[in-house]
Amino acid sequence: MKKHLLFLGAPGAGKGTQAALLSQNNSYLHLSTGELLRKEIKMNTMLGIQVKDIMDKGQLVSDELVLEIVKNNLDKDNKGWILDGYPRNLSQANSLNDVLVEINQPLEIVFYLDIPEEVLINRLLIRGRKDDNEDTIRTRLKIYKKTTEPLIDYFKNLSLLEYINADRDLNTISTDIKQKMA
Ligand code: B4P
Repeated sequence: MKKHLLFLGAPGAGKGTQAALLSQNNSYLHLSTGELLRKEIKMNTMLGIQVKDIMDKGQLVSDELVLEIVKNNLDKDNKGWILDGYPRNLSQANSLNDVLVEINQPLEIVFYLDIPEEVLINRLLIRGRKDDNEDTIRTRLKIYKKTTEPLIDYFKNLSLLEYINADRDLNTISTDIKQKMA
């Protein structure tokens, strides 16, 4: 059973949803950079104040800040971990690689949640989080295509990528993921 996993996909593809389901079942650490940043905003910390406007606009927080969060939260003695929303560009992928080499916990599998754009826009509009309005969603998708999508080939070249059709119901997707990580 694989225990060092990563979820890749557009905003609204279901990364957070599937990562949460999997971490409940396996007691793996679920490390969502988006969730951790939202917590900082809620607690009104220095970091939260720094990132609030950036996130509200749907832009990416700086690589340095996110790397710090990832390093602080990757539990080095855990049973396993699931990265959700990190890395989001090639520079973050390289930094992650350095951290994983250092802790000797190589990534074992990357699930790419594949989904048509119209479906995810609808999902996000229904969810209605602060950054889920039409303008911000367009910005997030544009950034995703330009900076995050190249990671699909990056992980494919490392033979780590598994395609998941994410335009299905939650449980079907979850079963598919569990079979692929066995
Ligand atoms: P995230 O929190 O990662 O948000 P997201 O990409 O929009 O995806 P999320 O995980 O929330 O949604 P999901 O697909 O699970 O990032 C938010 C912001 O944080 C970024 O814009 C950026 O500013 C910042 N940030 C985070 N990481 C960063 C990084 N590494 N570098 C720089 N900045 C960073 O689900 C969406 C909705 O679909 C949910 O309502 C869910 O219920 C629904 N859904 C899921 N699966 C479904 C299914 N199968 N069927 C029907 N509905 C489904």
